[in-house]
Amino acid sequence: MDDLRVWLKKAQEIKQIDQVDGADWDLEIGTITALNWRKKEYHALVFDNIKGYPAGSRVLTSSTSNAPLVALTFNLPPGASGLELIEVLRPKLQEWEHNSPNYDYQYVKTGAIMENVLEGDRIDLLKFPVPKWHELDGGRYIGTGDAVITRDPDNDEINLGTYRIMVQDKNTTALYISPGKHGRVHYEKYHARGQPCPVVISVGHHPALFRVANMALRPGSEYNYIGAVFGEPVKVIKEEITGLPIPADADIVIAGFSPPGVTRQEGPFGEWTGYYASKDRQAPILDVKRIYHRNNPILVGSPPGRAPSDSSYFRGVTTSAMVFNELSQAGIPDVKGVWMGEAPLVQFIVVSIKQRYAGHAKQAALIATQSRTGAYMGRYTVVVDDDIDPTDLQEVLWAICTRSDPEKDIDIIRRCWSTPLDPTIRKPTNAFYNSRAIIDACKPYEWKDEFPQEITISPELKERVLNKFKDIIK
Ligand SMILES: Cc1cc2nc3c(=O)[nH]c(=O)nc-3n(C[C@H](O)[C@H](O)[C@H](O)COP(=O)(O)O)c2cc1C
Ligand SMILES: [Mn+2]
Repeated sequence: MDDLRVWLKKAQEIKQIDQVDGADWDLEIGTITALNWRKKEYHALVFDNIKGYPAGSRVLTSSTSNAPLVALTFNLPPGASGLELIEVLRPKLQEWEHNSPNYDYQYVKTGAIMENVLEGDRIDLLKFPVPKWHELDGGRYIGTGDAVITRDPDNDEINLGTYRIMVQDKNTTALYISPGKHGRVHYEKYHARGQPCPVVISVGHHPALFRVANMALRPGSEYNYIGAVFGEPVKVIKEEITGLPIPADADIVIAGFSPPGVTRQEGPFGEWTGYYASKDRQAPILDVKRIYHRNNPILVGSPPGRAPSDSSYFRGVTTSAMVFNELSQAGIPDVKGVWMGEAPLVQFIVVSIKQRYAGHAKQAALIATQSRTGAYMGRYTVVVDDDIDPTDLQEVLWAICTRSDPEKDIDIIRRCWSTPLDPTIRKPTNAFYNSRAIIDACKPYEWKDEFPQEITISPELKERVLNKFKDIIK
């Protein structure tokens, strides 16, 4: 597997990196990053010569935010995007999961991450140009494009999860992890025994490392999964203080302990829904005992925000492929496409099918809605016929408005899995439920062949007219 430096060189070769000099960590890096995604074509950004920091101390954002960057990061053939990229990803995701058990991480004696080892008074998390990303954030977040590495004290499984990490002072961070996530289960087990939980956090690395850390995989399978992606085990070093395996050629790693019963204020933080919905709260901390970093360290940032955002493209294509695979595994025939649109960020699942039997559309909708991948804070699931392109919202809305009748074709599923980050849930509460609307926007199966003929332009007519009126219709 390449390290981040080699990844950067390859991204430069395919012209997918732009360098920005002279930005301030205080809101400018975050703002430039957010505006970047609103351009027609955008690349990953490397910030250098950051205000108040030495040249070479860099921040990378948008590392997997378009199709060429996703292909580079996951070693996929270049050129595919949208539904085609989903078709490339579907068998790959299955292959990687299937091959994972063959790729246990491998210990090595040393690696580039050991170039600088800071202890005691030399520990300072703000030695790195940690951005304040959004205007109303409660502080500077060193962990956004990160991998938080923990061990399950019951079975020694090692988990990697991407969880937001706020700097509290030079050797303390908050550790906010949502209920049920694997890293949280781990620290809760240590804390229940009155013990500190060992934690290491990689905040600079090849982008595949943190992207796998934010995929919903089987507990403790992330290192293996990365090994399967690259066909070789991940090389790790046993971190001295915690005993946890750290990536040998990462750029920046923080190591320490989360003591039981100690909390600090965490948040607010601009979230992936486009809101500061979970506000601030008391969260466990990490007492940092060591920092490791390479010379000229690169911090990887992935600030959440209103989509399109750093994570929305990657999440859109991977979760679409995963839901498609789950529909296949459940035996739903003739699914033509699944698109969990990037813009609303996976809260709007569109499934297109070739209808085979009465009830086929409802079956596909219900399974997609409650699939492992699609279930978390979902909102709307729409099923369309196979003549509708699920990635084209205009077409999908046309199908909803012309082929469905609300009274007959919309079902509500109540008390489903939601989260403190859901903006529609009024806090404080522990009722983190929301409902789902299922919209059957297919032609009614029983009379689909009598359904009014849609207006189309035949290919022959289109070609003839285009040829004749070249100057008018370009
Ligand atoms: C940029 C980014 C930030 C995230 N921040 C958090 C977070 O602060 N807390 C959380 O529970 N999940 C967060 N997630 C989602 C988790 O990474 C995701 O649910 C992952 O599957 C968790 O790993 P686990 O399944 O091993 O628990 C974030 C995802 C991304 C892409
Ligand atoms: Mn996990």
